[in-house]
Amino acid sequence: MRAKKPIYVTQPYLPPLAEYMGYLEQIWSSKVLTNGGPLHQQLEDALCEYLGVDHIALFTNATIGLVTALQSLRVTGEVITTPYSFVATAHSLLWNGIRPVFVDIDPVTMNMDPARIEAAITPQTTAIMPVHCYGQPCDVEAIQRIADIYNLKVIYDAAHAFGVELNESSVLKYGDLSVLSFHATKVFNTFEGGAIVCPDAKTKLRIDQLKNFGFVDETTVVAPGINGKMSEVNAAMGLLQLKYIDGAMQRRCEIDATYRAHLQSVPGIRCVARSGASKDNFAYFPILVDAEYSSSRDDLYEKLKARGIYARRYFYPLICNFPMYRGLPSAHRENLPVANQMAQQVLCLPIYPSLQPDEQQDIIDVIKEQ
Ligand code: T4K
Repeated sequence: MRAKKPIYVTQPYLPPLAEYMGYLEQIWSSKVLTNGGPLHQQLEDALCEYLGVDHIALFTNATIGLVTALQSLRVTGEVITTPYSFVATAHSLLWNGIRPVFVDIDPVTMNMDPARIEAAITPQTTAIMPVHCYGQPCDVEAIQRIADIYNLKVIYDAAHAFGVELNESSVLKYGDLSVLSFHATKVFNTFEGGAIVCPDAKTKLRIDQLKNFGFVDETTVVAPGINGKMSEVNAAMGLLQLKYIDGAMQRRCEIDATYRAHLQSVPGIRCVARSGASKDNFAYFPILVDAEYSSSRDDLYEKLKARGIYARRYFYPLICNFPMYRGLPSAHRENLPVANQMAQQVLCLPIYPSLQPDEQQDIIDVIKEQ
C-alpha cells in the first residue's frame, strides 16, 4: 500500500486565499510594508486578547526572538537548558556568547527535569532556558522555585506552546519571558514569525528597541540591536489565521484522539502522554518505539517514508551531539541518559488540520503491520 500523495509531518494551515487578498489590498493602499505598521499593531493586540497575556512583541522568527530575549535581560555566563529541542534553542545562547549547560529530561513529559537543575548551577549561571516541548507545559512551579532561590532569570522557549494553558491561564505568563514561533510548521503561522510575551510595558519597549537595531528615537541607538521586525504581509497572515485557529486546533485534537485510540494497543508503541495542560494545542504527535515493537524506530521511519509518509525524528540528533556543542562537559552521554534514549526512540507522526481520515488510517495501518 502506498499513500496517494506525500504526507508530511505537518502542513501549514492556509485560510481562504480571497480573504488574504483583502489584507494585501490594504497593504498596497497604505504603502506601509514593515517597521511596526497598522497590521503589525493589530496583530499584537489581537494576540494579547486571544492568548490572555498583557504584552507581546512580534518578531521575524522565534530564533531572533530568543536571541533578543536573552539580550534584553542581559543574560551572560552560563544558562541551563535542555538538549532535547530544536537546535535554535541552544544557538540563541551561542549568539549571545553564553555557554549552554545541558541537563537531562523527564521521560514522561520530555521536558527539562527540574530535579537536575540545582546540581548544574555554578557561580556563572544567570538563567534557565526550558522548552515546553511539543507544547507540553514544563514543571513551571518547580523551575521558578529554583530560579528564585538562586536569583536566576527564566526564559521559556515556547516555540511549540501557542494557545496552551495551565490551570486555566496562559502558560506564556510564567518565567521572565516566553518566546513563541509562528513558523509555517507551527500550530499558528505567519509564514515566518515569532513573538516575545513580556510581563510589562517597560520590558516590551526595550525589546521593541532591540528588534529595531537598538533605536530609541530617530538619532539615538542604545544597544547593538538586530533587525527582528515582523512585516505587514506576515502580520496579515496572523490576523487571518486567528479567525480560524479554534477550528484548526479542534481538528488536531480529533487526530490526536484517533491515533491514541488505534495505537495504544500496539506492543512497543507508546504515545507520549499529554496530561499537563488545562488547554492543549496538539502541536505534535510523538510516539516512542521500544524493543517490544517488531522493528526499530529507524526501520519504521524508513518504512513509512517508502509509503510516502514523512514522519520526523524530532528531536534526533540531540542538540548536545552537534559538533559545536559536543565538547561541552554537560554534553556527555552519561549526563543525559534519558534524553539520549528518547532521541533514539521518538517519531513524530503527521498531525495537521487538513490531514484526511483515510490518510491517517494509512499511517496507522503501516504502524500496525508487523
Ligand atoms: N525553538 C524550538 C523548540 C523550535 O522547535 C523552533 C523551530 C525554534 C525554537 C525556532 O523557531 P523559528 O526561528 O523557526 O521560528 C522545522 C521548522 O523550520 C522549525 O521552525 C521548527 N522549530 C522545527 C521543529 O521544524 P525542519 O527543518 O524540520 O522543517 P522542514 O522544512 O523539514 O518542514 C517539515 C515539514 O513541514 C516538511 O516536510 C513539509 C512541511 N512544510 C514545511 C514548510 C516550511 C510545509 O508543508 N510547508 C512549508 O512551508 O524545521
